[in-house]
Amino acid sequence: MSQTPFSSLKIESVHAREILDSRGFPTIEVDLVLSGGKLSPALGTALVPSGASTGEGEAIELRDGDKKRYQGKGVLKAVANTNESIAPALKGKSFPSLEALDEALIVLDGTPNKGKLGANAILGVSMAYLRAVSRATDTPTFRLLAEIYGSEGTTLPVPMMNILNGGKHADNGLAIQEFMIVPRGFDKFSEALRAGSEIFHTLKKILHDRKLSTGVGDEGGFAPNIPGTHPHEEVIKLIMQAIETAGYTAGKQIFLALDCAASEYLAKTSTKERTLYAFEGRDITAGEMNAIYAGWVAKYPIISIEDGLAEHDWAGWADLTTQLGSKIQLVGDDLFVTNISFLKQGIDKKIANSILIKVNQIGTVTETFRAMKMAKDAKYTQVASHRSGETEDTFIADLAVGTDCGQIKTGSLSRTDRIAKYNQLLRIEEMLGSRARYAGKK
Ligand code: 2PG
Ligand code: MG
Repeated sequence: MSQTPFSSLKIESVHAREILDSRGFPTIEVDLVLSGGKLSPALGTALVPSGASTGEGEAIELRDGDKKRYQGKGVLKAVANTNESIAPALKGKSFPSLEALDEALIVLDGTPNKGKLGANAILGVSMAYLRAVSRATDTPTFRLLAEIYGSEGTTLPVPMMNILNGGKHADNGLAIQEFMIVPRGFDKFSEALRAGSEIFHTLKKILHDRKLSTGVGDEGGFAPNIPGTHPHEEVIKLIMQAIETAGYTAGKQIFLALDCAASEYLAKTSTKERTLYAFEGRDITAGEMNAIYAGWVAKYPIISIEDGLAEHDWAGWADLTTQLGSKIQLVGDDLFVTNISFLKQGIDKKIANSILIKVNQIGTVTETFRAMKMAKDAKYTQVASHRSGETEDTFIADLAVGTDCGQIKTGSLSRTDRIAKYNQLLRIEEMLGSRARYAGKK
């Protein structure tokens, strides 16, 4: 039962504005002011992220489409929907819970995919409300989330750090989108983070010495063009070398994870009846793709593969889950889009064993919680995740701790849009003191 006196807090104002994200494209920021709390008035602000490799089932991110502004990517419609529809509907109102506020937003939109007001507008209000409640009641956001979700809120998540970028997040021809290191043999989150940073900088030196580019992609990981006929395995080898050179033991302290985002490398020859993947110069079947993954898993300490196959290739996914599901984590991102109806089908069909959690895929904090709860009940693991287009907002750090979900994916060890989340986790670790528990403890 919630301790927070939501009902006594009154919404004074809601205001949205157009700002820029980490790629320099517009996104929405929402300010929400509450009165009646310990601190009054209390301002909560939230900034909304945006993906590049998006799943088809995601809630609608409303963009203006006016080619004269920001190449059509402006969000003035979503801003106007917030200021002219949502704000007047909420002003002067109190809600007994976050769920009640989110339900009011869902009803106001009235579409199944938040296509009228825009999931970007709705999510901005949902998160800003939560932040304002946190301020008004002088409760840290992760604690408030823990109270609402019904969790302890003391688990620092294992970070999955994307130190080499490909796919839609880079321009280097790699099909696979994310090559991540996963520090799982450490006592504390801060020590795990330090290992990640040291490996990242060691990798930079290795790339430099090999005359490969050390420029970074959208998520702050390196994005070099890798020569050779099997560039993906070459990347894995480079990362293995960086781990060892930095003084860590791969397979004991540091593990590997991939986000293939395979919907993005479907072959042109792919048909509805026969899904084919364009991989390393050949068009191959899901079976062949799975054999490549299985080969890597046997050879390298890969413990997690996300979106190894395309979102519509459920037959391929079933085969992948049969082959590797008992050995490693298989994460559904585009496959499940943080949506309980897709997740339910996956659970029923025994597809994947983990879900990526992205608040903007579904559009409210309450619906995000529903997906997390369903996953937990089905013993699917969960990974709280950023988007490739991010901001300085650190909400997902609080979400990961508040729900004790155990894992976070928030990019590389460079660029403030990624580091902001790691820094927030450091603050939370300090705040929790001896109560903090690292999910990747050795
Ligand atoms: C993903 C994400 C985040 P995007 O595919 O998991 O890494 O990318 O936000 O572009 O969908
Ligand atoms: Mg993904």
